[in-house]
Amino acid sequence: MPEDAAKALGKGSQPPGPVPEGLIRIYSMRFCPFSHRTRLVLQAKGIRHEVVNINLKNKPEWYYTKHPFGQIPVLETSQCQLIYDSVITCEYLDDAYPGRKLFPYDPYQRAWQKMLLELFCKVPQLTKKCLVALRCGRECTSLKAALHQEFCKLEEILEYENITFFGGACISMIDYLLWPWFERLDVYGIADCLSHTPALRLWISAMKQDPAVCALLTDKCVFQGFLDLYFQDNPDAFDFGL
Ligand code: GSH
Repeated sequence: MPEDAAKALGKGSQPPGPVPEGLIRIYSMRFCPFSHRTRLVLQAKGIRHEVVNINLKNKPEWYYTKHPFGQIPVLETSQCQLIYDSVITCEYLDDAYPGRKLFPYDPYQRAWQKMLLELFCKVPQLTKKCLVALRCGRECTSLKAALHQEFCKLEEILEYENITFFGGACISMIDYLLWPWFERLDVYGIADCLSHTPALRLWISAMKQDPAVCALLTDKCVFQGFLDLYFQDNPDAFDFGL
C-alpha cells in the first residue's frame, strides 16, 4: 500500500501521466477530511492505488481538467475515467472492487446509512467554522454549542439502537464517512464538544482499533504544523512533515 507521502503538486507542475493498468489514482491532500474518506475506503478494501497530492493554495492549472472546480478528492482510473465528490468516490470503490462490501446489500440498510449521512451534514461546516474562529482568536461558544447539538443527534442513534458502530456491530461505510471529522476534533481544539456524548466517545475508541483508521491516523504535531502554516496562508503547509 503506498504511503501518502508525495509532495503536493502546484502551479507549473507537469500533469501526471496515464494511470498504470491495475492501479487507481486518488488526487488528494494529506490533511483534507473529504479525501480522508476515500483513502479510508481504499485502505479498508486493500485497493492498489497511487496518491497525487494537490497544493490547494497554489493549484496546478491542469487540475481543472480533473475536477470542474478544482476540488479534491478525485479518482482517476486507467481507462481515464474521473470520479469526484467524496461520497460518490467511496460508493464507486465499494461497487467496483471485490472484497468486503462496506455499504450494506440490504436496500433499506443502505438507505438508512445515507439518511444518517444527511443527519451529519452540518458537522463539516461547523467544525471548520470553529477551527477558523479559534485560529483567528474569536469567540466560538455558540458554534461549539451548535456542534454539540449535532453530536447529540448521533449520540441518540447509538444509544437508541444500542450499537457500537453506526451500521451495527461491525464497522461499515457510514463509519468511514463520518470518521475524518472526529479524528480532527482534538487537533482543532474542540474535543470538549464530546463531553456529554459517552456513546460517541465509545464509538471513537472502537474506530481507533480499526486497521484502516490506524493506518491513516495523522500525527497530531504534524497536523498542528500544517494548520499553523495554513492559517499563515503559506503554500508550503501541504508538505509539512515530509
Ligand atoms: N463535496 C465535496 C466532497 O465531498 O468531495 C467537498 C470536497 C472539498 O470541499 N474539498 C476541499 C477542496 O477541494 C478540500 S477539504 N477545497 C479546494 C477548493 O474548494 O478550491
